[in-house]
Amino acid sequence: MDRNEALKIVKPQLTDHRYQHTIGVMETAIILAKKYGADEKKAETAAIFHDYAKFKPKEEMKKLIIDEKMPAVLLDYNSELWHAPVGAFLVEKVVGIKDEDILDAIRYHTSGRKGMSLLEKVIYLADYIEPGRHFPGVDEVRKLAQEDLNLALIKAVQNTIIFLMKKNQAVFPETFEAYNDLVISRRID
Ligand code: DGI
Ligand code: FE
Ligand code: FE
Repeated sequence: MDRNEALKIVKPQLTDHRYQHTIGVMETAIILAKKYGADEKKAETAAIFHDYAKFKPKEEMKKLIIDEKMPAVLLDYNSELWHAPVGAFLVEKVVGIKDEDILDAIRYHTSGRKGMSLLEKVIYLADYIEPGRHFPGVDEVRKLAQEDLNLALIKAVQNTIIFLMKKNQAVFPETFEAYNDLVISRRID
């Protein structure tokens, strides 16, 4: 889909702040895709739509998770996680994007998962390090992202897990699985 057409579709779904975040994710995702050999056009489209469902009412997301048979375990965890799978569903259903690579990148952009594709990694990381993000540790991950995609991703997922645990929040199992898988895949011993 044409970039401007995609942006025009997503804009009314978002606040101005979240739209600016989306532009940041798009620009960062294209840079990362170029650098690490992912499909730049898919990275652009996935980034534009990654937070499509961010402002859907909780009850609407809950209903879709149940009715559309998404993993029910999501309902036991922080509702912040829901906009990712619900977004993937709506981007297919309402926007009409059928590309499974793009839809998976949207679906797993918050939790991550075991065996993430290159495109999923690019979107997860772009979401974490886009220029509008300001939180402890983000500069370290930005630096790592210039050298090693997987190392940067490990740090980003690790920071997220630590952040959640410090607040006594539950951590979604797929986030742990993403972390373990990335660490185990790098191990050379
Ligand atoms: O939608 P964004 O704010 O751009 O970023 P995101 O989709 O990565 O959402 C991050 C939020 O999700 C953040 O506030 C932490 C929250 N969250 C809650 N439980 C989990 C979780 N994130 C992960 N990765 N794993 C969880 O178990
Ligand atoms: Fe998100
Ligand atoms: Fe985001």
